[in-house]
Amino acid sequence: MKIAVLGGDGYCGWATALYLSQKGHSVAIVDNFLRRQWDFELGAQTLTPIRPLPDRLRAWHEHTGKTIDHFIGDITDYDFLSSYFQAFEPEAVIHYAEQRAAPYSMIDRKHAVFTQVNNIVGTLNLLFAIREYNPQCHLVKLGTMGEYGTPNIDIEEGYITVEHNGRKDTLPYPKQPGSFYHLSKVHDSHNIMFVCKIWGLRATDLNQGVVYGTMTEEVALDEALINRFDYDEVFGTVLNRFCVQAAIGRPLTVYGKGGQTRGFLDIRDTVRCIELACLNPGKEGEFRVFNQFTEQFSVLDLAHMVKTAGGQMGFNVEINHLPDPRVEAEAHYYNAKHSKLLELGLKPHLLSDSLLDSLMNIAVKYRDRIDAATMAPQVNWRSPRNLRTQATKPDEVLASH
Ligand code: NAD
Ligand code: USQ
Repeated sequence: MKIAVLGGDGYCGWATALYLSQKGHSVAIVDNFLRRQWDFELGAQTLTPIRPLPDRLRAWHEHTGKTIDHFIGDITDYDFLSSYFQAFEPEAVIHYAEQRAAPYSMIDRKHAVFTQVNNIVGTLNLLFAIREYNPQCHLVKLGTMGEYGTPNIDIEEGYITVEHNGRKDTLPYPKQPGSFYHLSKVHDSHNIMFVCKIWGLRATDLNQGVVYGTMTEEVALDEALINRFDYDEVFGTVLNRFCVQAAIGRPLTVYGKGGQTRGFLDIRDTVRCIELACLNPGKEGEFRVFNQFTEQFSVLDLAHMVKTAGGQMGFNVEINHLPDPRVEAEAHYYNAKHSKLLELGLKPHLLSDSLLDSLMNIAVKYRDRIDAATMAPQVNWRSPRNLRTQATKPDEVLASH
C-alpha cells in the first residue's frame, strides 16, 4: 500500500514508518520538526541521541535498500498538505502529527491555544484533503484512551448502548478528558465522525494508551536509527521517567497516591496495531474506534515494577509521593475494553517480559546524557503561568536560537 505517515519524525511515527517500509509498503513521511523545536523551547532533550531525519533515512536505505520519502511541512498549511496529497496519492494516512503532551498544553493560555489550533486545524485540513483528493483513502487517526477519562463504569470501545425511558440507542461513549491536549483529541474525534457521516469517508480512531519502549526490530538495526526516549517533566511519560530516575539514583516521582490507572502498550505493538488497521479498513462512511493498549497498570504498580527491576540491576530505588500537579482521580475504578485489535490478530508484548531490556538498559546505557534538572514537575493544572510564553511555530523558535 501507499501509506502516509504524518508526524513520521516523532516517536511513534518513526517506528511506524520503518516497520511499514520493512513490510514492503511504500511510505512517505510528513513532518515539520516541531517536536525537535519543543525540546529547544523547554531546554530538554531525548535520552537517546536521535539523528536528523535525512541521516536516519539514509541509514535506513543503506541497511535495507528501501527508500522512505519525506515531505517537510506543516499540516495546518492546507496548500502544503494539498501538494503532498497530489504528489504521493496515499491509500492510507496514519495521522500522528499533533502536539501530544498534556503538561505542554497546560503551561499557560498560549500553549493551550497552540495545542488546540495545531491539532484540530491539522486534522480538519487532513479531512478536507482526503475528501478533495481521494475520498477512498483510509484515515488511521491516533486518538487517546485519555479521551474517556476515568468513569466509574467499564469503558467500551468507542460506543455504548444505552437504555433511557424505555428506548435504546448505541451512542458515542461519553468523554471526560483531563487536559487541553486530551480535549483536542475529543474535538478531533467529533470532527472525524461528522465527516464520515456527511461525506462517507472511512476512518479508524485508535484510542491509544501510554506507549513505552524504544527498540523495534527495525530501529535496532543501527544506532543511526535510534528512536526518541523522553523523560523530562513535560514530554516524558511516566514509565520512561521512572526508569531514568532509577538509573541515576533519584526517587521515583509518583504523583499523589499513585492509584491513577492507565492502559499501556509496547511500541512494537503500536506499529503492529497500525498495520492491522491499515490492512483491515472499515466500510465507506464508517467511523471505527479501537482501544489500542494491551495491559493496564496504576502508577504505583509501575513504580514497584521499576523498583524490582532496578534492584535486580543493583540499584537501590526509592519511591516518593509528590503532591499531584494535575487534577485527576488518584484512586478510581478502571476497566477498559480492548478486544477489537486482538480479534484482528494482535499478539501483545507484555511489560513484565520487556521492562528490563527495553527501558532500564536504555536508561543505563545513556545515563551520562540525563539532565536531572528537567525532571521536577513544574506545570500545574490549577495555576497556569506565563513563565514560558513561546508556544511555538518553528520559525519563531529558530529565530530565537
Ligand atoms: P511525537 O511528538 O514524538 O511525534 C509527533 C510528530 O508530529 C513530531 O515529529 C512533530 O514534529 C510532528 N508534528 C506535530 N505537529 C505537526 C504539524 N502541524 N505538521 C507536521 N508535523 C507535525 O509524538 P508521539 O509520541 O509519536 O505521538 C504521536 C501521536 O500518537 C500523537 O497524536 C499522540 O497524541 C498519540 N499518542 C501517543 C502516545 C504516547 O504514549 N506517545 C499515546 C497515545 C496517543
Ligand atoms: N505521573 C506520575 N509521575 C510522573 C509522571 C506522570 O505519577 O513523574 C502520572 C500522571 O499524573 C498520570 C499518569 O502518570 O496520572 C500518566 O502520565 P503520563 O505523563 O505518562 O501520560 P499522559 O499525560 O496520560 O500522556 C501520555 C502521552 C499522550 C497520550 C497518553 C495516553 O503523552 O500523548 O495521549 O499518554 S492516555 O494516558 O491513555 O491518555
